[in-house]
Amino acid sequence: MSELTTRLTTAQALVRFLAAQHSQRDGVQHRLFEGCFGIFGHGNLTGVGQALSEHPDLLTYYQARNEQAMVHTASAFARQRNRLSTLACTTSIGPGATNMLTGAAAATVNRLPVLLLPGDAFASRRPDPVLQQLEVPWRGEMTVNDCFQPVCRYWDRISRPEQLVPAALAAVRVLTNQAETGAVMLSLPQDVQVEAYDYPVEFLARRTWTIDRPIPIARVLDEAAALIRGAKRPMIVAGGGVIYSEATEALREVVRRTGIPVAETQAGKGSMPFDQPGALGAIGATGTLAANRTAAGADVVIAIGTRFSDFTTASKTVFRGEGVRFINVNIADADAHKLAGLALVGDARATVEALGERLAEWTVEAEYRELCDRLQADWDKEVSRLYHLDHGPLPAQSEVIGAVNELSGPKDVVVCAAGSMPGDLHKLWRTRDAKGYHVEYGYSTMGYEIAGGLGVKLAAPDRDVFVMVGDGSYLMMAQEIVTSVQERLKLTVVLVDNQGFASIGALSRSKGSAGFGTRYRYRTGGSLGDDSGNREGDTLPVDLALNAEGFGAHVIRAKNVEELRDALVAARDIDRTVVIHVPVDRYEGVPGYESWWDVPVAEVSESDNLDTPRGEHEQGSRLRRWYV
Ligand SMILES: Cc1ncc(C[n+]2csc(CCOP(=O)(O)OP(=O)(O)O)c2C)c(N)n1
Ligand SMILES: [Mg+2]
Repeated sequence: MSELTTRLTTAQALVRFLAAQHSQRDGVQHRLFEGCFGIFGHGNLTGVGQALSEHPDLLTYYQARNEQAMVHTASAFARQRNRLSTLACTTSIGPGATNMLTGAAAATVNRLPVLLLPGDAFASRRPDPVLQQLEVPWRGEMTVNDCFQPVCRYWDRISRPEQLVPAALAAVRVLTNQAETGAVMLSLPQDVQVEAYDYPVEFLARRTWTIDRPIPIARVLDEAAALIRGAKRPMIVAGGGVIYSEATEALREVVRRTGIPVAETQAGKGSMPFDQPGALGAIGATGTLAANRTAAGADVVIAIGTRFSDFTTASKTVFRGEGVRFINVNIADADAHKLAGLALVGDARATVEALGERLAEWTVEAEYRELCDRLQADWDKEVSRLYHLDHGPLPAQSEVIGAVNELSGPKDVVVCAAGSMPGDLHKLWRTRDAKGYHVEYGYSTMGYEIAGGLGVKLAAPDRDVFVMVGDGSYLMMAQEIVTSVQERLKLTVVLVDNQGFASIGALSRSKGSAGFGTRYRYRTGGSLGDDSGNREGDTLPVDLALNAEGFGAHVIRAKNVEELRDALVAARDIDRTVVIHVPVDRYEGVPGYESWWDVPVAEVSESDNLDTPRGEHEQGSRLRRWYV
């Protein structure tokens, strides 16, 4: 008996396959691919482009301005949807494809599913070298798309139409696997995209990928519970996994019952409402005094859904307890085993519930609970102080953050990625909703902000999206404002202008390099000069607000915090993307709170400017621990 087949091009079969994929968790189904972003060229317009245009009902097509941006948009979309849905991205060959590299790395670092569908050089090699093909003299089958192999969790090239069947299934398995997920690439030679094949009908039928909630075996759960019961100063570190697994309610319940306090990583911020007892806020290099003090004295750390990046551990200095032990709840085995922790490999929500049952009737001592409450209250006062500094003539960045926080709604989302704002937001943003805080700090990609905001808005149209972007990030990738206008996806972009790379300037000054290359200035005497705190100096005739206006945004210029507040209120009634331009004092930063970040300093130098930073680095290094 012959199999039932249907004759389609590779690209047509791929589009049909993608439209038929669904994810399912807790009995609720979601379309896995809600659409496809794309920029067309000779490498994809007759293949994937033709297939998308033939069936707009199957997969909504979105146009972008830059391929890197569309990958950020897709990963932000996936993050907002807790990795249950994502978007595909189609590009031409060559530069269109390689433009996605940074986006792919950012997605994989942040463990976010995105499907990349670049065109590729002819599999037949008849016209070699086709326009935009890079010839590799020692390896005929290699193309620029091979650059993606290290940054993808699954990578394949479809050199024959029938290869699509196993490759597409393997790709979707990885995208929906919570431990393995990240960027996935199916590289599509431009000739193969248009070749026809008799595809099995079953391949194109509706398919559901179930995301289960596995828990560790009972012995390990018992061991973890015993360790916690024996602890005097236990604490929880909540990472992105808490939010992706929708474990926030389960976590809050355990915290209410046991009194174990919670600190949050960048991706985990929002796990706790800022004002719930036990919410210590941010931990690590950009941590709060409440969290970092608690971490310093913790004897058992229950880390849930975190990769333990250097910012979280303050470069392995934040946990200072003599015999501190780690219990790591993580869906990924590799993460669960970090810092020599007791590995609880499983879904965050189900594992927290299973641990919670084993901790019934157990609580931390009243004295510890009181200490945490005091630290939390003191920290809240510090946030209020920084929100209302009354700094002038230019406002401080912390006041801008305060204004946006106070004038945004509890369900609204703040988006950021690079510069000095992620650290300040991590410390200062008062989170009220698990999905209200979206800072990409795994790859900290300048340029993610506006493109990412677009993905959030697409994923959650009922929420207002506040994109906080520095002038440097804005200059790197602002063009998706045009896409937001085109798609009528309103963003409120707060463009925080401090005339340069303030974060790196401050870091450079603290490391003895005088802010070299971090300020926008005319070249004088053959040098771009330094930024050692001198407030004078010519500014460049660059007007970023005007630029935003040119992209079609509604622009409001705010000179101070009062005007910013008025602008934020006015922005509510404007139905297209608003850009609020606000200058800030680049030298008025938020301090660090008993934390350290390992940035190495040159061991020898012609100047003695490095002596102090070098000494400070050695001093900081002495606090480092192995945790092995
Ligand atoms: C793509 C990319 N290139 C370089 C960096 C390193 N870097 C981190 S922050 C920063 C400056 C950001 O400037 P801006 O957006 O104005 O923020 P500010 O530091 O002024 O707050 C740079 C260059 C990065 N994170 N991403
Ligand atoms: Mg700046």
